Amino acid sequence: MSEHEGGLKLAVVGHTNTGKTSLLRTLTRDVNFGEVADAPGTTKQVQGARIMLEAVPVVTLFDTPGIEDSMGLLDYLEQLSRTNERLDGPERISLFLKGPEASGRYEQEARVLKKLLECQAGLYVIDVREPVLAKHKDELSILASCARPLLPILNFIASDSARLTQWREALARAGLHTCVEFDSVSPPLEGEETLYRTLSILLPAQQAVLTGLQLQSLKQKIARRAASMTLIAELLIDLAALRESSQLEPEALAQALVLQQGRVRQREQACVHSLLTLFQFRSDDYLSNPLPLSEGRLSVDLFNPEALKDLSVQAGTRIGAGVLLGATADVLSAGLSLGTGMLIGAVVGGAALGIGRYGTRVLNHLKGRRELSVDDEILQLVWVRQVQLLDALERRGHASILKISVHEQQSQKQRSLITLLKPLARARAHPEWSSLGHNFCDSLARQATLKTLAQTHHNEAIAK
Ligand SMILES: Nc1nc2c(ncn2[C@@H]2O[C@H](COP(=O)(O)OP(=O)(O)OP(=O)(O)O)[C@@H](O)[C@H]2O)c(=O)[nH]1
Ligand SMILES: [Mg+2]
Repeated sequence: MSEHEGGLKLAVVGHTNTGKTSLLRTLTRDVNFGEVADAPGTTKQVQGARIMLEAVPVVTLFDTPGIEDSMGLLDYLEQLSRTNERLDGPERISLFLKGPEASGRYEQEARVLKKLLECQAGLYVIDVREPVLAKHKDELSILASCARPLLPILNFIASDSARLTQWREALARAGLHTCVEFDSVSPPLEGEETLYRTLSILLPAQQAVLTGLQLQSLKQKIARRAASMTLIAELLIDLAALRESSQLEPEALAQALVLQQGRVRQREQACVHSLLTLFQFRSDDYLSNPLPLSEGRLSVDLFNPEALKDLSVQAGTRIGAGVLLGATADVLSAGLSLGTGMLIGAVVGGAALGIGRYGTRVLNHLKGRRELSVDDEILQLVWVRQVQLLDALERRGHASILKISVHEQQSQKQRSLITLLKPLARARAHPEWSSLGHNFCDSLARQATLKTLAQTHHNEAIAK
């Protein structure tokens, strides 16, 4: 990237290993930016990254190497001042940059100071788990000599050993009264907006751009959530509507179950992948447990009440909804054998009316076939897993190098029971709504249910 581009230039500076490169990764949502490691001296060269506002690059952030020997450098700068009297801070730094030590003993530090002087402001990244030591105070004094506005970023605030008060006091003593609390691995939910808002106080001339970035960050967050909810709703409809026919023989049934389980797992993984992509994380960032599908978890679902209700509506006048619903109640309470008997009349009537897919389904059953569908518990489990993954993604910084892992919680499972079942029951009655099936049809009714479901999830997630 050219160093002479327009727009706001910010140098990301600080002691070594405080999370400067990590902050850049998180702010640019780029997991591949620079090199991150839990060791000092990881970044050796200055490297820039652009931040776009509606596709226009408006800010360039410059990652810099960590300051390592601030105490030695401050002594050296003071020595320079003694031999060159009446130098102000930036003049003293410029003199140092022209001197031999800038490419010798303090080469690393010189890169940082040169970049800060070229920028309009600096983000001073602090590891707040560290006690405030003399080296930090000297570092602050050197950075202050550059006479650029500095915004301290109190990084690692999610850590138990954060020393926020101590750092705030030390910064105030150095004349830095405004700072931002952050964590590049688990950023606060509104961390980015707060950062831009606070920066606009330090840089009033850049207020329009910084307010624009603040709003953009908020809008993108809302848009990501809505898109995620639609992805999850699509997954659930695909699974709820999935209906496959199998022969009754135990071997054929077992084989069909295994096949269906595989497709359910694959479909869930596809949703996980889409969510990770939407949030700009890598596929291998997620440590998923395969869905605990096992024998018996995928149930025969021919007599789902909603499907039967639909059948009664379609069969309508000839059979009589009341009669059929009565039969349904019997089927559900007494089991398949009784149900089969009770349904024969309905099927005959329905077949005479040409009731389409339901007639075929019921006839299939009578001909000795079974229809397999994904049971409610699995659907709830899938929902809990996806919503928890979404939560984790919203709270994850792009600097995180740990895998995301999600564990289902019973309380959420129970809550989801109430809100999920109604729209999904509707999907169960429409095998053509599943993109996993053979006759996929994205009808208006499917889209309406998808919208309801995505909205239900949205409200559910907000209520959490
Ligand atoms: N928990 C947590 N870890 C962080 C945070 N920021 C950085 N890290 C970790 O701290 C270590 C150092 O991060 P870097 O981003 O490489 O730090 P740096 O300041 O660029 O380091 P140098 O380039 O060596 O000066 C890495 O292991 C990061 O994963 C944070 O806010 N929270
Ligand atoms: Mg670095």
